[in-house]
Parts: sequence; C-alpha cells; structure tokens
Amino acid sequence: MAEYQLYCFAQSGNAYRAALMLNLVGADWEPIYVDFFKGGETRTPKYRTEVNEMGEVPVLVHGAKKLSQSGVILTYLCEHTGQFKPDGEAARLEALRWIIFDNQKVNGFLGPFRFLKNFARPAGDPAVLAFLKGRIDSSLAILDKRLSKAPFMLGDRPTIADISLCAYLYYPAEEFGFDIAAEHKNIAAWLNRIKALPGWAHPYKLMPGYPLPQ
Ligand SMILES: N[C@@H](CCC(=O)N[C@@H](CS)C(=O)NCC(=O)O)C(=O)O
Repeated sequence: MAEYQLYCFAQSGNAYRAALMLNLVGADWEPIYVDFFKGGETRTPKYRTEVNEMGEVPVLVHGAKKLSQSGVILTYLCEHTGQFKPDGEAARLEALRWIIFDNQKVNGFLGPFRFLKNFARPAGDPAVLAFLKGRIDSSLAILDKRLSKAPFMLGDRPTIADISLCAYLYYPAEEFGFDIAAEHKNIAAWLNRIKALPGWAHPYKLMPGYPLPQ
C-alpha cells in the first residue's frame, strides 16, 4: 500500500489541489476513486460515516490520520515535507488568506459554475450562471492583478497558496464556456510556471474517472 491515499475523482478541482501537491512533493500516493457522478457516493451514509462527515472529496489518509478540506491537506503536507511551505508567520498567514479567498471566491465559484454548465442535467438556470460568472470575473481580475507583481502568489517561489489556486484552472476552456488563460495574461504566465514544475500533471491524468462513461 502507498504511504498516502487520496479519495478523489478526475473532475474535482478541489481534489486536484491535494493530488497536485502529492505529485509535486514526490509522495508515494495512490488515488481511491469516489463515484460522485453516477453513484452519488459522497451523499451516502456510508461515505459520511466512514470517510468524511462533510460529504466531500478530497480526503487524505496518512496512516491513522484522515484529513479533509484541501487547505488543511495542503497545510499538513507542506509541514510534513517542508516543500511549498510559506516561510515564517507573516507568509503562513498570507498563504492562508489567499487559500480562504480561493475556496470562497475563486475556485469556490468556478467549481459550481462548471458543474452547472457542464455536468448538471438539466443544466443550471441561466440566471444562476450569470450571477456566478459575475463573481468569477471579479475574483479572477483580483488574482490576475496580484500575479502582475511577482511570479508566484507570495513572491519568487511557489507555495501552497499557488497550489490551492490551481484547482479548476487547468480544465479545458470548453467546460466553462470561457477561456481563463486567454483572458488573463498574468494568470496564464503563472499557470505555465506551475506547469513547468517537476511532477506537474493535468487533473485528468492524475486522478481516476476520466472520461465519464456516456
Ligand atoms: N472547500 C472544500 C471543497 C470540497 C468540495 O466541494 N468537493 C466537492 C467535489 S469538487 C464534493 O465533494 N462535493 C460533494 C457533494 O456536493 O456531494 C475543499 O477545498 O476541500
């Protein structure tokens, strides 16, 4: 058995944060496939009792430890490996500030938008999609401006704040109906810098369940 197990599925950008971190730090890890789409596994009493009471992926298992919330998993992994770790208290708090902003307003809106547009049947209500798109545009502009100042979120080297913010940003533009990289040049350059790190892999390569059965 690998040292780490990650409950995940390929279409989950929230889980991608944890999978990408595991790969970038060179961890010995294996995915445990969660059948979110067909089986509704995260909503089953079994999953909520045995895996995560919050009914979500990602969940990281490390020995006797079982962790959920990607921000917690990223914090745990950077503390355990010393990699992508913000340096000192000010940087640690700054990383946490961006991870919370990301979870709420960047990928926190992108995930539901993509789900409603691309996977939900019937597709989401246009008024809901329009509301989310407005929030997404505003948050991506904030991120793009931040990334005009330095190569990575906290400066010259990548930290867990960068890895968190990647969540949905490498998925195909067709799944959103707009092209994030084409519309935001600083985000595009930053995504390329992260892509160049040893161990980077696309979410559809890193996690099981792609493509979805018809
Ligand atoms: N803030 C959480 C978000 C996790 C999350 O929403 N995961 C989705 C998959 S992308 C999920 O498991 N949803 C299950 C459900 O809604 O039933 C994190 O970053 O870990």
